[in-house]
Amino acid sequence: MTTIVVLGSQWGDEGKGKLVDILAADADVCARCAGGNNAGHTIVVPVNGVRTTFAFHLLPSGLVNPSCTGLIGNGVVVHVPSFFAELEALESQGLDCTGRLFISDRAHLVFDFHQIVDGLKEVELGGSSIGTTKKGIGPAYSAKASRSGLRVHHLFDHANFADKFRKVVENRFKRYGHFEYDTEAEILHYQALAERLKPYVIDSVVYIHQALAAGKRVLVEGANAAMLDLDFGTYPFVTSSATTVGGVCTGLGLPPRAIGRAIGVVKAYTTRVGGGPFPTEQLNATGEHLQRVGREFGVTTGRMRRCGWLDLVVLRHSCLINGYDALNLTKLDVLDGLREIQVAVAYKDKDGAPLPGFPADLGVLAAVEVEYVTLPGWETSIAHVRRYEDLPEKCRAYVEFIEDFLKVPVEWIGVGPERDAMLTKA
Ligand code: 2SA
Ligand code: GDP
Ligand code: MG
Repeated sequence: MTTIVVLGSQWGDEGKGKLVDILAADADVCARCAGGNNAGHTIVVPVNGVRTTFAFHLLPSGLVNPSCTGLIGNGVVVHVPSFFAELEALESQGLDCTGRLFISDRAHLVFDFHQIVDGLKEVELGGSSIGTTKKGIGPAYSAKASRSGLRVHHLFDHANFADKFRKVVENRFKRYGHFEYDTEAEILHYQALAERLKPYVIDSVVYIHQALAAGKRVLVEGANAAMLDLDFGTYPFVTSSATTVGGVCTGLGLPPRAIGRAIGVVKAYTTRVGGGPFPTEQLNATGEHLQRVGREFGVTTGRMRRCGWLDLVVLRHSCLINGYDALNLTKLDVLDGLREIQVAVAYKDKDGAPLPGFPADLGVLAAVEVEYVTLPGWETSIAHVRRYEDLPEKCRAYVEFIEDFLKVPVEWIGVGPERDAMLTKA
């Protein structure tokens, strides 16, 4: 089976974009199945010999490979002005996407009023706000679930679109008060945007199945990550889509048997951006060290990411849900300067009993005692290593500890942001 799926295994920003870019060298189609332009996927590659950084949000990262076609699936939510802004930014960096970028006619639309509402909802939550990216993701998926959403195909029946649009905005005014928003100007704007968008819009179910039938290789790029999944993450401190493997099927119209391999991207430590529980967070010099050395800033919002030790309880939960065939351990180089490295291996409840899994109840989670194993650091730079056997012994011991615990092989190891800073482990 030709479909490979790349998924975030923690709270996002594991380095999915980099692996997708590498695997796209052998892919014909790179598809996004969930999320929107809340995602931020960074790719660092040479363009005409110059080190170039591409930041992808809504568009699939596989587009850096010129023979790869990008597909935005039905499970994605699309803010059309941001789609064009991102496309223009990429094209200005020399990436020509002409004729190789498509959007599902079933994808739901995100409008500016969703983004306004996203901000208003956060204000309402006050001290318990989610820390969203304010890209309108939650309000757009809420509209989808409550069956009042507008989809890409609606753009091409303007009278009907305008009618539905007025109703949904009116409804938001009723709920949130009359915020500043020019409904009629927006309707006109979308009439023009519809014309621009038309060449990109397809029936993506037909497209992807024809591609598979023709033996094309499909690569699915997950967005966000398992612990931000609407069902399996730290609810309600999650995003509003299915970011785990089920979202690949529903977000692209693929049957489970079409999925050949699922690859989990695992950062060698843990980060989280936004609010919500984070059991191994280090609010100390270690956390600051990881943040600084790992350059942990949000790609979309520029927010500082919270940092902590690797959490194998989180990863076991993530492995169960996604059934990873292999892992890509990333940012191992960020641990270079540490004398000792801690890894969470179990959570105990308030009575000292080990928990069987990652708890659903945030009250239970808040009370857990995290059990750590301490491993020795390798205290030398691995940034230039390109063969597994050339990594320091203590570094290999760290990798193998993770593999033994999770019973999933680590196939790739990231030792720097650049495309070539990746080694494969047999
Ligand atoms: P939202 O905007 O409704 O999806 O936010 C809900 C939660 O999901 C988190 N979230 C993310 N976490 C990590 N990375 C994300 N993408 C950007 C990046 C983030 C940025 O790659 O750096 O730039 O801040 C992302 N998108 C959503 C979010 O923090 C909330 O906790
Ligand atoms: P994504 O959302 O999972 O695609 O990840 P992001 O792009 O949001 O964040 C990952 C960051 O780490 C980016 O700045 C990458 O360039 C960088 N990165 C990826 N892999 C590595 C690695 O192995 N080592 C280092 N030092 N940086 C990496
Ligand atoms: Mg990211």
